[in-house]
Amino acid sequence: MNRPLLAALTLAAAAFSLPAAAQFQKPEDAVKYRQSGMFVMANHFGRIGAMVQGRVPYDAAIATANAELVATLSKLPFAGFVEGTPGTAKGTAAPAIWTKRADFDAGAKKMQDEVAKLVAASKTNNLDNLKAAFGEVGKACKGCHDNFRNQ
Ligand code: ASC
Repeated sequence: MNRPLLAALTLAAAAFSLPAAAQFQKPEDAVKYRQSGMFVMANHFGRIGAMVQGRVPYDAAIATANAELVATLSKLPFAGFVEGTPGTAKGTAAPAIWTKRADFDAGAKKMQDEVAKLVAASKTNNLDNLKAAFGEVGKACKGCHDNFRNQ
């Protein structure tokens, strides 16, 4: 194997085996990453919310497209909660995330599970089903925000 290729492969292997923190150049990048992930996820969840609340007409295909995006996006933010990056300002990540990590991870999983149900509900072509599932996802979001976001 030629040297540059070997060097590149060695670097790539190291990158994948390093802890999550090392995937960000600096702590602020991890914060930006998770906040960006949450922001984009909330936008697509909000598009379903607009239908649920009757602010835009119900369209099952659009609901499903957005629910599927939320399902994908729901997996993203958590890579950004690396050790040593709590915030202090209102709305930022609370230190409890790192002192009660198992609870935090369970909350993340609960949200992802409810989002999977939202995708299924969106495919029933029934607005009441969508409303019910949307409410459960909202509760899961709120549960973590109440416990793990600085108030
Ligand atoms: C949203 C959003 C959240 C959750 C939460 C539910 O649309 O951006 O953070 O729902 O407000 O209580």
